[in-house]
Amino acid sequence: MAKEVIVSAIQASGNVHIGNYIGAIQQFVKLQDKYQGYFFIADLHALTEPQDPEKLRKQILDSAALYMACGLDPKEAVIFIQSQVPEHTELGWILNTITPLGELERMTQFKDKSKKRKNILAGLLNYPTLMAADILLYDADLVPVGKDQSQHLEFTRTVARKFNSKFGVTFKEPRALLKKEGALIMGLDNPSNKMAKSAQSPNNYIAILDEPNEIQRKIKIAVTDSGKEIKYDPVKKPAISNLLIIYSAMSGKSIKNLESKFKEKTYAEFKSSLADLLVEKLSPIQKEYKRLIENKGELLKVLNNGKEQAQKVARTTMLDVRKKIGLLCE
Ligand code: ATP
Ligand code: LTN
Repeated sequence: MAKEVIVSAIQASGNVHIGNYIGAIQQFVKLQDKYQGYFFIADLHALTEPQDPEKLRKQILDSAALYMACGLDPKEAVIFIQSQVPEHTELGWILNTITPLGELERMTQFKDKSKKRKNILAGLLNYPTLMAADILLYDADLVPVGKDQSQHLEFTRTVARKFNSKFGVTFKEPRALLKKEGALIMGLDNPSNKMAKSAQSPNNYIAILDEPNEIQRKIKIAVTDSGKEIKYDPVKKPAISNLLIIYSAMSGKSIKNLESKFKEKTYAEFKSSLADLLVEKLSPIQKEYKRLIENKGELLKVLNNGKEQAQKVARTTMLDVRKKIGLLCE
């Protein structure tokens, strides 16, 4: 029997951080044997926020190298760059033409991000139609994402249903695969907002490529709660609970186990142990990243191969879509 398909991505919008790792990449790696995976770098989505071209180029390649350094295997999964498969943009446009404006204006990510800026760009509004295209092109069964993306997944299901009822069954309705605990890692400098690449301050996140002294420093200054107990209580102790979730995800130990391990310990001792753990777990990833980035030719070959594999599927889907909606296909 053919394997079920999973599709997912991270945006090339900055430094990949432990929220991306815990909420997304770690899951991709776990799932790559059992499923046919398509994992890409969403560089076109990154353009929905202003980007510096030179930096963007580096972010794209760094993110791809980090995918592999974290354990994604090009022999198991298709790894590629979104913009190199132009069918994504083409289907995105077509989905825009059947999407009511109100549905896009209601998206929480759009509302949150547009609150922060004066000039709201159309790309930010149309973000979900491109994301739906990313997923529907490959007939995905499952989409592993963090909690922050579940509304976009719901939108994808809606637009697939709408297309199917207008033009005949074409797309599968994908399901979100959410990680329960640690589905959303919060910022170290503000536990009421998610850890994000596009955060104002780098103290918000631990980047996978942060140096050991940087990791120690950021964990040391991470916000804590009043009181002194190391206890999981997201309402009364959001900051410590967030650090416990990070500790648990990176160590594989349960929160209960960690609460008893740190029962008599101070916040400072807990933080110092967490920083050591992060340095220990990130160091082999950093080493492998370095090797990959120094062998750029090898990396580009993998991405080119991934592009070809992805495009084979994407082209077939687009031919069907073009026929169904009445575009000339001869
Ligand atoms: P940006 O700041 O540009 O929005 P981001 O850091 O939020 O970027 P994305 O590229 O949007 O990261 O997300 C990639 C994947 O990582 C998605 O599956 C997303 O749900 C997940 N993710 C992002 N931030 C977190 C987080 N703080 N906790 C858990 N998962 C996260
Ligand atoms: N919007 C996603 C990134 C993304 C994605 C996708 C995830 C773009 N296209 C398709 C899953 C499937 C985010 O995490 N911000």
